[in-house]
Amino acid sequence: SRSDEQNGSFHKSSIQGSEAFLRGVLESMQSVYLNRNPTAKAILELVHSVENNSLCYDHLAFRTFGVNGYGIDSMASFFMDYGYTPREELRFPAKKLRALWFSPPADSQDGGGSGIKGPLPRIFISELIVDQMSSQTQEIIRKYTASSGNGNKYAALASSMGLLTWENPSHSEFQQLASESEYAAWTLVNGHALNHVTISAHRLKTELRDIKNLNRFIEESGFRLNSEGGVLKVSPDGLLLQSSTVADSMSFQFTDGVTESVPCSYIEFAERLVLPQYKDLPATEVKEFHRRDGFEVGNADKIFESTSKDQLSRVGS
Ligand code: OOG
Ligand code: NI
Repeated sequence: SRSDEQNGSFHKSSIQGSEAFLRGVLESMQSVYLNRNPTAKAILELVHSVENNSLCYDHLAFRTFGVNGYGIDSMASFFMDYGYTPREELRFPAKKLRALWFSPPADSQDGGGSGIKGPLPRIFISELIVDQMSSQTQEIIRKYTASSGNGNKYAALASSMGLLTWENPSHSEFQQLASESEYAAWTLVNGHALNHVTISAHRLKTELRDIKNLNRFIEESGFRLNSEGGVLKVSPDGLLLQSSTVADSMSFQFTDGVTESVPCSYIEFAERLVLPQYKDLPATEVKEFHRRDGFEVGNADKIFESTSKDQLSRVGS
């Protein structure tokens, strides 16, 4: 019927409209990230210049406090409303963290451009298991999340604006969290800010598509890579290879008059190898779905250290 046709075409254009909005929000999150993180910005410019202005993102990552509705769901709800699908959970008992990753909408456009304007990235969201922290740390986290009103409903908005939904903490509260969980301290001062973007190495066009070459290129250009457990993190199946820079720092005004530098964000690189069952496909026919998907606890555990004091205070390379 005529009204079905109208509904059909309305539906189609609303999908395009919502994807445009999703990409616009991601662009804003990225612009906050680029303004705060000179290393990430410089590396993206460098890789863009070598790669003729074309690169893809493998994933974007966020951190949250898993308490009273402020955990993974607070950020995930936005992505799920815009077509993302929850996939596997990863657990990090020693760090008292869990994470969930999301795949992009299957019917999304390839974007036709570079970075956020390319294929939509996976999303990786983690949360601190606040219940397992000391009572002092829990009290601080509960105080700031509660002070944000309904801030958990606006995680994506806060991320794209570069705002915290809670007030700035005091330096002593930051220190209390840092002594127990550097992740917790990071999240208190960075909130929902993009934690990192990840360049998809295998989708690069030059020899940098081999992550070992990319790592060497980044180091020779004067940037430091996270050395935790070795620069290259390799999954047990040998098919997911990851590396990351050491996070940049920014000056932060604590409410007790102290202004100090705190870790902010980093940039990651990921190479996904072709799955064994597709090993005979000609290179030109290999698509992203023929490659190793998902994440790996052993790799992620070391990538989390990109914002740690140990890595930030390392001297030389
Ligand atoms: C996330 C660390 C893990 C990955 O790709 O496995 C990760 C974080 O630092 O918040 O990014
Ligand atoms: Ni990552």
